[in-house]
Amino acid sequence: MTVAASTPIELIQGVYSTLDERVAIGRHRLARALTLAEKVLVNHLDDPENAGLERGVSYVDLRPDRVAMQDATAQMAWLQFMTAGLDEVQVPTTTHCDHLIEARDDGKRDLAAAVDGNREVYDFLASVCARYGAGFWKPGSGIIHQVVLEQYAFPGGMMIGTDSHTPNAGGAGMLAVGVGGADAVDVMTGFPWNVRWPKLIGVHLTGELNGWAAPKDVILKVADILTVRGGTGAIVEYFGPGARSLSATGKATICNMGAEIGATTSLFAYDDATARYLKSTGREAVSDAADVVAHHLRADDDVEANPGKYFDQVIKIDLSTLSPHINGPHTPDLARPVAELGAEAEREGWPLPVSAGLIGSCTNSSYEDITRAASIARDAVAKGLTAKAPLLVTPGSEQIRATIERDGLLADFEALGAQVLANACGPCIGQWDRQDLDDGTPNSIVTSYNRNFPKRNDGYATTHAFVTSPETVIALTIAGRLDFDPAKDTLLNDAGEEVRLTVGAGEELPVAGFDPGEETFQAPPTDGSNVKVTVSPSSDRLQLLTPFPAWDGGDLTDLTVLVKAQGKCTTDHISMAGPWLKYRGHLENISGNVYMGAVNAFTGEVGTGWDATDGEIRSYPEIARRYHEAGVDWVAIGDENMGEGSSREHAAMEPRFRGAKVVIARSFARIHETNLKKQGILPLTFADPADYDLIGPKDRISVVGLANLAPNLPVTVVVTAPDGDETRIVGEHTYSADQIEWFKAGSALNLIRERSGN
Ligand code: MIC
Ligand code: SF4
Repeated sequence: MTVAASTPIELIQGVYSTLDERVAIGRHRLARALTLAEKVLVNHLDDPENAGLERGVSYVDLRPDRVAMQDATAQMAWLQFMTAGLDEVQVPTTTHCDHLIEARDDGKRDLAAAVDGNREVYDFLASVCARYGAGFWKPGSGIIHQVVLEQYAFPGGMMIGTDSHTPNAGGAGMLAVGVGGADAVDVMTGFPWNVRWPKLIGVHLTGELNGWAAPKDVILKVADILTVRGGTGAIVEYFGPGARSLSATGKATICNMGAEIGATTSLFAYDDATARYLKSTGREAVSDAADVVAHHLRADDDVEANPGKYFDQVIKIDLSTLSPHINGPHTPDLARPVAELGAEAEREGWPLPVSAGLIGSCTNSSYEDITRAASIARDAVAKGLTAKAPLLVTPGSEQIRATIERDGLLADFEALGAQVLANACGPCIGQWDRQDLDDGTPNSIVTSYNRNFPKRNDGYATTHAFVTSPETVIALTIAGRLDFDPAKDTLLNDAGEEVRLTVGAGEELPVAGFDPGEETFQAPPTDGSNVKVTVSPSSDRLQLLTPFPAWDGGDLTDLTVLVKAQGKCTTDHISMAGPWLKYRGHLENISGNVYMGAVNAFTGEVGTGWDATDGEIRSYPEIARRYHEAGVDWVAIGDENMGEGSSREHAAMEPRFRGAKVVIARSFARIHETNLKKQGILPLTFADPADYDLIGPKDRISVVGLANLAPNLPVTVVVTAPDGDETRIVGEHTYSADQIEWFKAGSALNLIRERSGN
């Protein structure tokens, strides 16, 4: 398999060639017209005639067209792939180096420092890609989702990516889903990808954005309506005249942040804007091919006419009246119009001064985003204004960086004193060596990113992060305050005059075309079998994996409660990023952060608990290590939406490695639940959410009757108090018959190994 810097037109034509027949099968089987998501799904079903299509119930096998992985998750995925004993990836796969570049000085210097500091990891990723026939995007190439949108995404395609914001490609009409590494390995080894047939949420957009409102505001509003759990198990499909008024990259912003509502993915139809984007990014052949099957690359007509018949839930948003929003702090669904933030911040005691503004991330770093923000910067400078807080800009890709440099846009930001960082995730994932403030100083930052969990950007618990559009970020950074409404407030310039910022004017696409910038793609050799992939046994960054033991066939008894997490327990709480990213290829070392951010439900303390081996209070990672060494099996208890956020399977592998057998929560985020299953941990939900309250710190937990583990059959959980008192509660699970095999084998990977004879 040759993996190029873009999706070959033959692959796309292959996907389009089956649309007529598959869409007909879908219409016949469902006995009605189809939404776009249904068409794409049916066209990628392993067995379209027989797959169960009951929403939120059936599990189906799908055949994605591509796999993309970013460096922080790819290491573990590749380490797993390597144990499967195959010679080549079975589906076009790419690896993107974007997460490990720390922001400190400027793009050039930070990139050089990253190349130096991460050499071992980059060499590993480059060689493993060459060895197994995958494409390698070098550090500096840009953020995975922006690169995928520019190079690989195509309308009606389907991909999975080891990053929760993979749905970004939905902006170009691709059904793109974020998964854990083990899911990616299934597909890379030639197995289908198994997922629940999703529910469908329709978002009907009418009107047109105006004033300070931006595409970002659509998803900030949707997050307000659906909350961080509202999209779980569902695909969000956007349609209507408002959808057709947005640019492809604006749509990508909306799809990207669908991860924040837990959606499986989000999707827009192929339309003129998609075609313009494809042409502008050098893919005229793709838009020509899409034009031929355009009727299959959008929902059937009746869907827009009668959405209630097709979707489990329909949300209506009139873009003409949508006001600019800003969400946060600490959770992406805490929304309000920008105009109302000041009063709320004052009430809540959030610091009103803005200490930094950050533009970029995979969510908002398109040419259009940058031109809009830059026009505001230009306007501010022309009016004698300076930014009251530091401004940091991360271009989304090398292509964007080179283009905005050529077009003088970087200079616009620099005139405002901005720091232009590397084409990478940087401060979005805690890779921010923040110099201007120390931890412990309460402060507020505004970002055009998607996540704002505590400590996410600078590692400081005292930073309040608000997410909003790039234009609002720049306006609030210039004003230096949260209580500034650019639509009506004025600012004092250096001559003491009151001036008002002009609404940003963006350009959808560069008139002079994109400048590809430096070559950053490395194609694999035709025959990679001689490429050496080395993992030094003494490395502290990389460690070969030892298979987890298979289930012994018995019940899971007498488990100690390592942690009972209260409230939000995102993957950032379970396996923190930032400084820990460097251990993403070393399971033992990264386990040093397990549950470090979890709030102990018994004490309210963060990251510490009771060690059953000697009754001492210790950090969770320390207790987990001691349990591992002592052979103590344990359980973790979670609240609602356990494992929200990232796709990182480390949040499942670390507990597994340290001896977790079961995680019982009030509810799970989709990817985390799958990751737990894949790694051989039993994820259960309390049939009665109030049972969460029954669990005490010194209780012992048993899960019994596992020999009869079967789909749709709850299990019995016995909670034994220290005085011997037993309470029996019901634990529900979502295993399909196939997935139970993962549990039995000890992990999904063990099963692949068994099947491939390795
Ligand atoms: C994120 O935005 O949280 C990340 C970092 O991109 C993660 C992936 C990771 O943890 O490596 C994600 O969203 O999946
Ligand atoms: Fe990178 Fe942030 Fe996007 Fe995650 S959300 S891929 S960390 S830019």
